[in-house]
Amino acid sequence: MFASVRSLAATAVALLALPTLSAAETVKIGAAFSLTGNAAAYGAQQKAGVQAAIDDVNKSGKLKGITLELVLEDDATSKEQGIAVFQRFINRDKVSAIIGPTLSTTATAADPLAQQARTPVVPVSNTAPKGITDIGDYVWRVSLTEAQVIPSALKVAQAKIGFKNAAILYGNDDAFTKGGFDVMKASLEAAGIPIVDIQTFATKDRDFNAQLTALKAKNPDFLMVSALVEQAAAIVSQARQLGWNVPIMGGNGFNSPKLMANAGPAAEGVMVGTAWNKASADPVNQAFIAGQKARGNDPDQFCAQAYTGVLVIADAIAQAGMKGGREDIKAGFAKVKDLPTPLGKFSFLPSRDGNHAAAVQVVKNGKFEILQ
Ligand code: 1QQ
Repeated sequence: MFASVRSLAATAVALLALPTLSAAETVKIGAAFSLTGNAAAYGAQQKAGVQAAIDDVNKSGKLKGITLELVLEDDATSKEQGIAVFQRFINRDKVSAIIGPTLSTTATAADPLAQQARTPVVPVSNTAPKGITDIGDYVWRVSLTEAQVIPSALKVAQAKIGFKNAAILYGNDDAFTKGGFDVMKASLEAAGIPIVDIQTFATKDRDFNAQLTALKAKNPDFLMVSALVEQAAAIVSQARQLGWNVPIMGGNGFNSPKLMANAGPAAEGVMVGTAWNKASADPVNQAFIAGQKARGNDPDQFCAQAYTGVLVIADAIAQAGMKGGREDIKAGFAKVKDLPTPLGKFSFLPSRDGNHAAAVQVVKNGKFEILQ
């Protein structure tokens, strides 16, 4: 009896001493996306993107013996749920890195937990210029900020339309819609375009007639809108119902086909700066699109960014010498350079924000079409 317990113990010690138990070869990646709530249109595309990327990386053999395992959770478009999901990822699932959450507002509440627990976070859709990578050195953002997209998008629109003045409508209770507004205002001012009026709304609002009527009375040549897509579609529809045909440019919230699904023909001609050039003939982009089509999904920018988030983490593991621990991945991010992705060649700036080419798209016949 005594002897057999001892030999069992000896076997257990020998097993523990094995250099590569199969469990050690699985690297868990947590993904927190808005699968329900106000931002669910983005979350569905992000889910499709990470699932495909995990499969593609695992099939490619790029990580040699390492297999990526996805742990997907719903942040429910809420700060509280975002915090709860991050806690589970960090303490229960012991993930090596976290992708998400969907909204900047949720990230401002959840990312500090990951920073505290020294767990890398990869935002793939947070575009508020301030308050995301500032959280700390474990936050490595793949998504371009509004400050990286809007100034050049405005120039493209200006060259096309030649407006002399502008107005802005924005949500004043969300980190992204507020941050986007700051960039719109600064970009118009830098371009010397007078702002004739600014109106605000809250995320829960569904009726924008009062703000639109006030803006229309000032007769601006151009309207910039910083809103999440559910509100964006309602704003565009209600503006056209008022008989107001002002050219509209949205911020990142407009980059979902949900805009056209909800607003229908009212969305025609709406412009938006985007981090994903869907028309790029780059083979990595074409393979990404073909992969999504094969899975029955018509991908949008959010899908392409989420897919890229996984590629960036995989490259960080490779750059760290095929090591997938939290510190390994963080160290690996600093070495990611000109990585081929559906967004183009990807690198990080010293601020740990993503760096790659941006584009501008316009709604034409119910679909986004790349301008330029
Ligand atoms: C943010 C955004 C949203 C529009 C997309 C998810 O950019 O919250 O930062």
